[in-house]
Amino acid sequence: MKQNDSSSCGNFCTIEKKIQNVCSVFGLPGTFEKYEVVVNGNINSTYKVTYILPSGDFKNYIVQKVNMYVFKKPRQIMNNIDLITTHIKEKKEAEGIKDTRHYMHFYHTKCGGKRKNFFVDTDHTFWRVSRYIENSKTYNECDNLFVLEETGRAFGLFQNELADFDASKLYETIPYFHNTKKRMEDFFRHVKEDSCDRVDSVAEEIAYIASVRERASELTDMLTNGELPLRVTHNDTKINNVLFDMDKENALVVIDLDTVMPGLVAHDFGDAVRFCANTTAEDEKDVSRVSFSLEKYEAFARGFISEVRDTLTENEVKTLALGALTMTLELAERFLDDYITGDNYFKTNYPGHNLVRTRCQIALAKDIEKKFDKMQDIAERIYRGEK
Ligand code: GN1
Ligand code: MG
Repeated sequence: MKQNDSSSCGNFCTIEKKIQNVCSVFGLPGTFEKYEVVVNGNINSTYKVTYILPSGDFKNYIVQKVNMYVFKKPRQIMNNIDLITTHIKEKKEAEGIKDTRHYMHFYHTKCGGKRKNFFVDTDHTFWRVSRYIENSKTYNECDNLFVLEETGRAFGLFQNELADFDASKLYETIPYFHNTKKRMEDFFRHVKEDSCDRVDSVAEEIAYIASVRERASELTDMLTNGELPLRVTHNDTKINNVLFDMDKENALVVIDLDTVMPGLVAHDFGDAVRFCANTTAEDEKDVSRVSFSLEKYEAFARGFISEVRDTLTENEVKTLALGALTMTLELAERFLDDYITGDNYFKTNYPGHNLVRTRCQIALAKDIEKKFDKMQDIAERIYRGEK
């Protein structure tokens, strides 16, 4: 195998050959042993790759194929990731944290011209390689309140670590990502276009989105009016974007840094509870099982607010529950938008998967609306340090 940037493995290679080729460009020491698909996330394709070192020991890596339909400028993402991971690593080292599982590391290509933290294959596939965090696990659904509090702490800490990071250095990797107002405008344009002839079949869901359009735009309006501070946020705070210690249930590190951009604290808080306080998976088919658990919400909020209490403004605290509702409505709109435009954005496992996700998010949003005042009270009580 060639060991330089011009190494190639075109359309006709098996995925194993492609992965081996990528690993050789990154100069991973030893010999390739095996790869397995990691099922996590709706966007990128992720593989765990095992090498045998010259010493005979095994070493694992994460190899990822970046979804270029979603990320139009992946080089900008890798630039952001370089800056963010370096910033966090320096902080952890300054704090004397020795366990390298607490921060991410992306490898650089070994040969050829400028060393880069990505590789573009001859078929234009965009690849990257990062350290595999050993002895870790992820959760997709979780009833353990300690784990949920840890999740909150992990995302709160992540935001703290980037609080002194100059946001102007970051590219906006997906413009208007959580601008729900703009998303709604695009959605209703797509409804008019009806390019896949699916609009008639989802009239009820579209009517619901129309009925909540104003409510879903409130956070965007508050940001535009200067009522809320812009921070560096993660923007994709699903519980499965946190790695936990395999044995102790403690959160280790926040992963999936592709959407780290300037944003609102309510987006991070809201998207996290949208996902982890749902009593079902985000694509539950039986919507009668879907509800928003105040107990899970409170556990997450305790962890999150304990980390960001000193920086949160009172106005921001008041928007946390609204963040949960907004993000749930945004995802209902995004899944439905993908459904009516032909399922090009999110990975789907079966026809109609995006519609199932939409219905689940609508059911969740309706339950959040019922519990909204309680959610607001819980967040304010925790912020004030009351039991
Ligand atoms: C995507 O890749 P993943 O699964 O962590 C999406 C999020 C959605 C989420 C819904 C870049 O996240 O915004 O909330 O699916 N990421 C991107 O499950 O669009
Ligand atoms: Mg992810």
